[in-house]
Amino acid sequence: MRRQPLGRMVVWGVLILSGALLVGGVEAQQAATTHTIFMNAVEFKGSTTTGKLAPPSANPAELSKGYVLKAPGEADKNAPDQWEVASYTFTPGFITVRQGDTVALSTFVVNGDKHEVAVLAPDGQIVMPQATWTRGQEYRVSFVADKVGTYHLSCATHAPTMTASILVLPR
Ligand SMILES: [Cu+2]
Repeated sequence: MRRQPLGRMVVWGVLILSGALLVGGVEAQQAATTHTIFMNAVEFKGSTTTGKLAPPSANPAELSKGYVLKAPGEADKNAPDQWEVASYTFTPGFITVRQGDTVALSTFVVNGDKHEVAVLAPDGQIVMPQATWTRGQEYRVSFVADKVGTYHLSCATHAPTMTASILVLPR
């Protein structure tokens, strides 16, 4: 008999606490914000010699225009056994935001004389039409990520691997 009121108090206590946590959780949902992200257009390079490792049997450039192979003899005339590979990329190459957030990208071109860059929404809609980005300059693109899915900032010259993906999660 005496334990029943206590039991009810516990039940009510749990319900009230749960409600408070739920309300708190809803209030904790962040308002749309602006993400300022500094990126670089870079070229990773690797080199070795035929004495250490045989060059790849297939040309990496057949996998992506962003991959480069300088075969033995092409890399360095004075070192005919040397061969090199390179890969153009954006770094960071993956960004996550919430729907409604503003993505403000500042990209500095370090490697590659020029890149043909465009930004597309998840549905393929053009966010930024293709433009030529040249070495030594910084380019700014700002847009509201209003669609859930993945936006792509990509270079047509070095496709498909020279791409930065911006994943937009539902708010
Ligand atoms: Cu490029």
